[in-house]
Amino acid sequence: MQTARRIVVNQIGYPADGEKKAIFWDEGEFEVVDAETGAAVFRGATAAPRTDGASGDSVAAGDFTPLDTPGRYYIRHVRTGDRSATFAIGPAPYEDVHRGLLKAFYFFRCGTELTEPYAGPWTHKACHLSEGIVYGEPSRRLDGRGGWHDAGDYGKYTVPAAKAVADLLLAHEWFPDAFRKPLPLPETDGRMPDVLHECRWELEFLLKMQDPATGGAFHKLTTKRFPPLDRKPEDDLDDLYFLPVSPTATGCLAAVTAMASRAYRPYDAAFADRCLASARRAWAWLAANPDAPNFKNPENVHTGEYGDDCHDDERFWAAAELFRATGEARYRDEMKRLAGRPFSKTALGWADVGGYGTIACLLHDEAGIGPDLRDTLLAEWKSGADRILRTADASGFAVALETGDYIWGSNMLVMNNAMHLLIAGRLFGDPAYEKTALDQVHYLLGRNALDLSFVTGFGDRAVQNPHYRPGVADGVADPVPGFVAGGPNARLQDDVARQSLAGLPPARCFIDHRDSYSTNEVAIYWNSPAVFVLSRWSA
Ligand code: G3I
Ligand code: 9MR
Ligand code: ZN
Repeated sequence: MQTARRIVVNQIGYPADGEKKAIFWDEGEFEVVDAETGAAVFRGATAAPRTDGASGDSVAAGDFTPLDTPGRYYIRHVRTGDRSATFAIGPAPYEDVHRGLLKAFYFFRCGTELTEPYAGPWTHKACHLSEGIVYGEPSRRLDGRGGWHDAGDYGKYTVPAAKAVADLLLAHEWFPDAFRKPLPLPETDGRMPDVLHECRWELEFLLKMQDPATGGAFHKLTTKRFPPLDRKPEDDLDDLYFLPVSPTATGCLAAVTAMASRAYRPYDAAFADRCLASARRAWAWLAANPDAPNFKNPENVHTGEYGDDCHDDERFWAAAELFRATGEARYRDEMKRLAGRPFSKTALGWADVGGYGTIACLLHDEAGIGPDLRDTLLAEWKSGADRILRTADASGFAVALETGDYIWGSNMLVMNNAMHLLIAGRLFGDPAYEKTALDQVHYLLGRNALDLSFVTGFGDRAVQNPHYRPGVADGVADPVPGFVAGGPNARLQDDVARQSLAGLPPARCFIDHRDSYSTNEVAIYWNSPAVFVLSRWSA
């Protein structure tokens, strides 16, 4: 991979009608050059340099917004001769990367063979077909086939899966025109958009995570230990365990199946009914278990924990989605009661899901939730959006990360913040929200301190070695395209990060190494907010 450049751009490109800026390490005049003809078609000068806190670098922005002629270009610094990546300007420059981000979910599939017509060289046989053992009940085995692997491991975890499906269902609800073209996917019959077809693959699995005995949701289905990094999915044959039901998993299951009952109603009423029945049953478990203990890994289980000490937000999300799906007062009343609890009403994380409850509330007609709660939630969403704007304005790369936000999965925070801004843009109309959301896309696709596109296969200098078992095992030189890498993590939480990144500023605490799972893994719920965000510029 070539060395990092001193002019960084969105390596894919810029919407013709949007703001266009590059970031320079050297101030002065620059030209935008038509890559086909070599002619300089725009000339400008960088703004005053400023110190970027998260990288420690002095950088300057160069604005070439007036250039809106579709084409392919690169930027050249007049004094130094430095060049940027070549990028596009056009009406919908992100259509390919949007499709790649969505197709990534096909590559995460478990329990089915990935075949060459759909997977190209990144094929594997069907995997994880054995029944799972209910942890603590060795004679009870259940079918847990299907769904998506969580990330670079083969575990399947209810809580993060719910975020991933919710983001995709929201993307389809907010930007349906972005999903008109087929991906393509196997078994599709054209009755529904491929995004819903792919989500159904996961939802059919999530319905299996509901304990038939209690209605609660198992927290995860994994082996007891992570398998070696080079193990093929089909060779991962250790016993699978359904780990105990948890309140966070059950809240997430209730919420996302209630969402699904609305999303699929126009396409498959029987499936929509199944989802709603599951949501109601999961809710009944929540109501009967108000003080259920939070999940902790048992001593002999060493896969991902997804620990979370608060389940009020999951209950709030579930109540809001069930109220939106049914209009029934019992869900509305619980939603209003829980809204008074002290958890974030705007967070879109895997642990903090209150923002999804708020979205459900705000999309419900006002009569449903009442003016007081609606006004409160609108005010919280707007103050959150304004805080994100301030954070991005303070960054030399216009990224909505404070220095302390460079944590495990920081790219999820970037995309979650962009998602928050796009929703704010539609709620409040201020164009600044959408402009800054687009700046987060520019960060993800290369306009960052590392001159790196964090989406595999997209950009001329993109992540090449993600922490992802099928990709290590398959021996294919290039990674599956369309995966979002976790991103810079200043906590140095794996051996490679500790050895290679010590002393670096937060924005540079990333290493494109397959063993760096705390900076360079891939995950369904890092791709899902990116699908939502890129959908805005893919319709
Ligand atoms: O949010 C706090 C922040 O407030 C605090 O300042 C900071 C201090 O270190 O910690 C932050 O919490 C971090 C948390 O992620 C944020 O979500 C923790 O440090 C960090 O350890 C935690 O990492 C999680 C990681 O598993 C280890 O538990 C990641 O979020 C989570 O995405 C990741 O998930 C793994 C699964 O377990 C297994 N499958 C792969 C998947 C992705 O790596
Ligand atoms: O591959 C695992 C990755 O999915 C997890 O996010 C990470 C942290 O839980 O752990 C990875 O597995 C590593 C294990 O934690 C330590 N031994 C090496 C494993 C492969 O990198
Ligand atoms: Zn599998």
